[in-house]
Amino acid sequence: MTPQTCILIGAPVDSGKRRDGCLMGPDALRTAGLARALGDLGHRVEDRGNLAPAPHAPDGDGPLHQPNRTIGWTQTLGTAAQEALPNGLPIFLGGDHALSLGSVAGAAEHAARVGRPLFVLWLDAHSDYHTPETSGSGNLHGTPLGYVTGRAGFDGFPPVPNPVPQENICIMGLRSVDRAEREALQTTRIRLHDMRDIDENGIARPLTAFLDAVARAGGMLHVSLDVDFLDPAVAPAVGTTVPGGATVREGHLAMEMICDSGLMTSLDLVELNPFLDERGRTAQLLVDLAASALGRRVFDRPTRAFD
Ligand code: 6HN
Ligand code: MN
Ligand code: MN
Ligand code: MN
Repeated sequence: MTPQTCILIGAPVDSGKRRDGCLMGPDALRTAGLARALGDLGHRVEDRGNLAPAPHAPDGDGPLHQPNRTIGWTQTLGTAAQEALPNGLPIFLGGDHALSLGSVAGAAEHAARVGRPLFVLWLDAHSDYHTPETSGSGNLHGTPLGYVTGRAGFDGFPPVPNPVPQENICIMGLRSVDRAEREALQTTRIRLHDMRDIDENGIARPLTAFLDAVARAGGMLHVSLDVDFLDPAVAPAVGTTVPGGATVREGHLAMEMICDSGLMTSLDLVELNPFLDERGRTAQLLVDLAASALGRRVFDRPTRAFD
């Protein structure tokens, strides 16, 4: 693939849920060799270090976990996305999935500025479509798709002047959807692919359909990869494991197809909790998946059967 400028943005967000540890994610991804892997593929890699949340009011003990800190992170990351996108391909090193309130909202602002539609591919066991009002857990990492699509209920959060249209979003890997999310999602135009769908059709067919839609629209593509998209047997370092997830090869195939499409303009690597990892294997898998999304191949040409 043509060399890119990959801009690594450390986002040690840990405010999106109660179990701590994702704040170590960016450094675990660095330790697993992310910059080297991308550099070896011919890309220029700029590491912007770890960011911090914008100044925010202290958080109390309400039903929502750390809303003010999450608001601070949303401001910081929205700005960071808008600053990085004109200069390269930002890769947000999470941090929990609450970071995507900022990364996706910022990407949407940038896309509107350059006059292109933004599309979002959400690889996750969960649909993350709650609002602060519907969330049963009070954990805001369950809300980024609700926020960026412009759902009501995000009082105090930065406004979303350019919500991502529902039909521009595709969620793959679903196997844990709360009742309130399910009821809200059924009436949306979001493309929903649960694991049963992937079992029956493979990941290539629905992904091709989505990537074709992005290409037809001349869209930008933000990919948000939650560790729990993958099966916990191969990716244990996440607080919200759900059995029956994507295999290593399904993950790589998705990334390889994204690479071949040439459409990806920003990427989140989220929910890695190194405290729960086994000898760094989940961090290493995420690095390898990012490398596949950015051009790593066994061969540079299609391998053929016998002529
Ligand atoms: N994630 N739906 C659950 C909740 O607490 O709202 C789980 C959210 C998981 C969040 O996947 O990033
Ligand atoms: Mn926390
Ligand atoms: Mn998620
Ligand atoms: Mn998840």
